[in-house]
Amino acid sequence: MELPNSEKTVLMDGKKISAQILEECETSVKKLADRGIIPGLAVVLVGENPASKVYVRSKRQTCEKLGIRSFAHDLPADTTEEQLLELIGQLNADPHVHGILVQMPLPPHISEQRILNAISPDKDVDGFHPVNTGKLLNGEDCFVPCTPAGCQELLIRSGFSPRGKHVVIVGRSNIVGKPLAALLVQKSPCADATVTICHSRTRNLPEIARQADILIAAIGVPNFITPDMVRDGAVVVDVGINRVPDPGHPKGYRLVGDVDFQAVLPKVAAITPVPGGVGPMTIAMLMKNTLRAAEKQSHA
Ligand code: L34
Repeated sequence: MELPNSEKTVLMDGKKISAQILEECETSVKKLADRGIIPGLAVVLVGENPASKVYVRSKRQTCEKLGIRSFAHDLPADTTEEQLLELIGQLNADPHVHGILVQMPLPPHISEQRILNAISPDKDVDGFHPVNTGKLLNGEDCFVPCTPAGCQELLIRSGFSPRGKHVVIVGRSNIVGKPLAALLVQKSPCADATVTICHSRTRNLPEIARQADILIAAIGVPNFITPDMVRDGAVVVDVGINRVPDPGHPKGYRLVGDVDFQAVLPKVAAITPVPGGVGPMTIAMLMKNTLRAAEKQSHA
């Protein structure tokens, strides 16, 4: 990783900040243990998507490190929707399982929304169930999707509060763009932003992106954000994690974000690296959500 050339450019270090959050989680795990509660997270993987396998492994390992019980369910790619629904029903009913995560994307023959709708909202640590997305929009207490929550936490803990700022989000997915907009527009000291969402059909995208105090890229296109889309002194959060073929690399690919990091770097006040930015924050927020689920279910 090349360091920013201006001494004042801040590299928002998701690895370091997520490690702090995981330490805080360890304290919560101990408190739960004193009450005889072992938090449990079921992570369901369907099929063989190589990127999903990496993320799922990392989630399970982080659970083990913290003392969260991890329930692994690896299902073949030809699993039917009915079989997956059956498993979710079992997990919903299992008192040892406080959180349920079904890794996306699912094979095309399975309806993602039908699966997400079947997860008990109380165990929906991904925050994708309509009850939780609806509550998020209303500003009610709920499970917030992990990647958006991770972006917010990374900004706040790096000293770049979104309050009163113009945040431009490039990308409108249900996993990142839409919930992130709902989160940052909320009336809250940690949010209170003015939010614009851009996407593939946006006219004059560079012009709008240039108006951002905080620019968040979540479109899944490598190096999409170029210097002409970035205002001098902007804060840039790169949510993209793209594998690009690289024969010179031991794995045969390397990871790049949605932002042309090297080109944009001279213009920005702060930026996240890929890897080591938003990715690790996503996992830390998942752990936080799992602990909250365990706490809430043990008060019932
Ligand atoms: N249900 N599906 C569900 N929940 C989620 O929150 C996710 N997501 C996204 C894909 N599908 C999901 C994730 O977990 C993306 N995502 C995720 C999680 C972790 C990392 C990246 C994406 C991560 O750890 N990234 C590392 C590099 C990992 C690597 O070597 O490939 C990083 O430093 O960015």
